[in-house]
This record gives sequence, C-alpha cells and structure tokens, in this order.
Amino acid sequence: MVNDKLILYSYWRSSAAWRLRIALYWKSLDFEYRPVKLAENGQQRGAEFAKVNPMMQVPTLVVNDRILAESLPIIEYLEEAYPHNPLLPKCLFLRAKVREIANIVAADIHPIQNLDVVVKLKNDYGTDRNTWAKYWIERRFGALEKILSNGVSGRYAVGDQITLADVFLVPQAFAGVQYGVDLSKFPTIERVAREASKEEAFVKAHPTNQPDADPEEVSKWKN
Ligand SMILES: N[C@@H](CCC(=O)N[C@@H](CS)C(=O)NCC(=O)O)C(=O)O
Repeated sequence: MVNDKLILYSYWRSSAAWRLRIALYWKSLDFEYRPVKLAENGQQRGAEFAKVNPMMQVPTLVVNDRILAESLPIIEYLEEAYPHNPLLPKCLFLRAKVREIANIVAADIHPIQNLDVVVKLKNDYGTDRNTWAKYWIERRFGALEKILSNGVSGRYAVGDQITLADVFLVPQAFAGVQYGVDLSKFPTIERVAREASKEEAFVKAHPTNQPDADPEEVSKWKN
C-alpha cells in the first residue's frame, strides 16, 4: 500500500478533480500529476485519454497500473486503503450523513452543470450556461443549507472534523461563485467552506496551485 504508485489525471479547474486532490493531500499521499486540458473539444475527448477513461472525464486515478474513475468511489478507496487521517467519522449515522452531503454534490448538483451538459444545452437549445448553472446550484444549495444548519454542521460541514462532506462542498461552493451564486444567501455553506478552505490540503489542492493553472484565466475569476 505505502509503495503504491499513484497517477492522477486532473485538470486544474475541474471541481471533481479538486475533490480528489484534497483527499490525496489530506492523506499525504505522493502522486504524479498528469494534466488533461478540458475544453469543448478538449484533450478529454481524444482517443488517448478515452482509452484511460471511457467516460472522458477527470479525475481518473491509476493505482499501480489499474484504473479507477469517479471521485466519490476513488476517495472511498483511498479511505479504505489508507485509513490514516480519516475523512469519514466513526459514528455510523454521521458517516451516512457525510455521504449524503457528498452525494448531493456529486449526483444532484455537479452533473447538471458539467461541461458536456452545458455545451449541449448551449449548442442545441441556446441556453445560457451561467443562467442554467446558477439556477440549479442555488436551488440545491437552498436544500443543502437547511440540511447543514439543522444541527449537522459544526466548525465544518458535519461536526468539527474535516470530512468527505467538506471535500465535496468546497469545490462546489467555489464553482457556484464563478457562476454568479451569492454565497451570503447560504450562510452555513459559506462559513464551513471558508473554514475548510484554510486547511493545508485544501490550499494545496486549490486550482490556482496546480501545475497546469492558467494565470490569465485566474485573473478573470470572481472571489
Ligand atoms: N461523476 C464524476 C464527474 C467527473 C466530471 O464530470 N469531471 C468533469 C470536470 S469537473 C469533466 O471531466 N468534464 C469533461 C466534459 O464534460 O467533457 C466524478 O465525480 O468524478
């Protein structure tokens, strides 16, 4: 396990890859970073990467020549393979709660605003990407805010320890801001995301700190 060779296919701006980077840094695991330049017809659609991941998405993690995709199961794999610095609480109820929050982000928010979806909407139906994404993120954040503020969150999303819930929430909150979401409408989400973002693993995993980050793009970002 300790000698596992890990290769991460990532893109600096990808919020799904950002989740996995946080988990890798949180567990202090060494990995090789391989950038995949995502764009409407980007490198993810090329024959070479499609062989690595037929879903043509990042993140993808190669573990000793064997390929894993999908951020949530990959992080669950890391959690089981490397139990130190856990990202799931011991209490079974809270473990389920953490997974509930991660799953809301992974299954019910992120896919609706993913690149291939918004490109199809724009090209076939003329839908404005920002209006669409902002609507869905705000709608789901409304629910998530109620879940978190109902005795679930502490210093972080679930209680006072960093968990998978923060790993998923922080990149999604950031993506929301880029799409024009006003986080002050969701004070618990804003507070816990801000708090978790201060942790070293979250700082290292931040898009701006990746080797493929594009400073010109960064200068256009909303804070
Ligand atoms: N469910 C996947 C989602 C992965 C995903 O959609 N990644 C995006 C970047 S955030 C991607 O690679 N998009 C490529 C595209 O839409 O063409 C996961 O959790 O890993």
